Amino acid sequence: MESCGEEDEEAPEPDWWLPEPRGRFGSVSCKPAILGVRAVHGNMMRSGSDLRRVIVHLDLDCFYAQVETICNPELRGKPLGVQQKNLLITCNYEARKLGVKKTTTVKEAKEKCPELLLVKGEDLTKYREMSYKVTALLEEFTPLVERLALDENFMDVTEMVEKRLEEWGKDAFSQMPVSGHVYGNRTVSLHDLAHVKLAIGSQIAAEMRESVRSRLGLTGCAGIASNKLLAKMVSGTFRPNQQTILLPESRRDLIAHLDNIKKLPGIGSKTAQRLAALGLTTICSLQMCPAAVLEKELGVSAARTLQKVCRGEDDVPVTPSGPPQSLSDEDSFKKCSSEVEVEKKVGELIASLLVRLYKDGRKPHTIKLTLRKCITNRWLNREGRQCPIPPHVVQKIGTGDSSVQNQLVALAMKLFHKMINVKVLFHITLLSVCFSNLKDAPASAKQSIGFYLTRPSSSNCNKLVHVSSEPIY
Ligand code: DCP
Ligand code: MG
Ligand code: MG
Repeated sequence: MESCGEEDEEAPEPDWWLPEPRGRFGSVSCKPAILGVRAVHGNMMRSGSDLRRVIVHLDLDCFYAQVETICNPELRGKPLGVQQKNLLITCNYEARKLGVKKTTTVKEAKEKCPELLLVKGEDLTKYREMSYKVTALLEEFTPLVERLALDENFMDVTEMVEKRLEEWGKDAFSQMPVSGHVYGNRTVSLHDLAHVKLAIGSQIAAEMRESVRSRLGLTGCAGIASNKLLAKMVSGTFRPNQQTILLPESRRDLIAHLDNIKKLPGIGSKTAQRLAALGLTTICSLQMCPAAVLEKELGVSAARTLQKVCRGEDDVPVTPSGPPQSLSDEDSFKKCSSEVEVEKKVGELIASLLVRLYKDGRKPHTIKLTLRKCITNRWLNREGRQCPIPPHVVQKIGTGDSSVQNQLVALAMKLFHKMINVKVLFHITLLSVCFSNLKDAPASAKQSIGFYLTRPSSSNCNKLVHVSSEPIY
């Protein structure tokens, strides 16, 4: 087991880092045997409210590249990159060993590794489908699964852990080897309930990863910690195909070792600039910064959130994602400056979305068109307009009536004209169509034979087991 964090024994921890006083096990239902152990070992008082939960974050390895390899096994073992336009959005670990980095240009990647094989990754259909299969599989373990990205899910396994603790009773403490790594190579104490729970969580995470590997052929990395923030942050510590638990006493270490404050969730370029103006450029400086200074610069609410993040605190629950709220697709390009071209691109986006809507089974009641203008070589922010879809058009979606495509394109073009005056020269670099306000089709529509006949089956390498959805990025 490698060590990845410095031991933090030397420096006394600032007050805010001290665990809250704890006199209870939170809502853990403990058998008398376990309570007995607690009574003997005073340091088992750790498991207060913020350490009560056990959260697993799973991030699949080089996701698009793995999906491509499943579709075409000949690619296995060879350096492989997935490209969108001239950007390499990911590459497999064989390519990474040869120095290729994800999110570089294809040109740079080819220079680094001339033997790199490339596949196009603009069509997200098969990645989405696989993504939903993974989520569905994880939901077999617990209903508390939250999708964070196409290749990432959070699972709250607290109840599963507590159930195992109850079932195993006192034996849980002796049968609890950690599966995978411990961040900072720290020792897991079997006398600390928080440690034991994370150890059980690590076994559940290993079972989940094994299930995803054996049933779907995908490997991934897991992080196990007491909240979503920490589970996500720790999950990539050892990769690929490994997992790591974060003990409560390593929280500060984990955060302090981020090399850039922009890696803290919620800190984008603008916030980073404002913090830099205050001389706050490192995580440590941010951790030590008095609350009043941050509050003056960012406002009370943002400052408090940031301080919590710096301390590794996060009480946001894992919220099951359920079906997606909207379906969208977009295309970006160097230049589009004719109405005909816009109409063609919008038509392509709508056609692909209609296929997804057929598979989803629900009907959208709102359409939104978003675009990005480019003026004197500068990209402006995205701008969008939306409108309701008239009921007679909604009705036709999913029935196989081909006129619906043109009607939706006409609606989208109306929105386009609200944003662009086509009588003067224009230059746009992105178009996106989003269908939202999705509602179940009336039962009568579902019963019609046409409804089923027009729902296409998956054309990709694996049979669909779940509806497809939009990317969450
Ligand atoms: N992706 C994308 N555009 C980006 C970054 C990623 O389209 N700028 C896609 C391709 C990735 C997928 O999202 O396969 C998941 O992103 P990750 O950041 O998790 O990267 P990978 O899963 O590819 O690699 P890793 O093993 O580092 O997680
Ligand atoms: Mg990811
Ligand atoms: Mg990934």
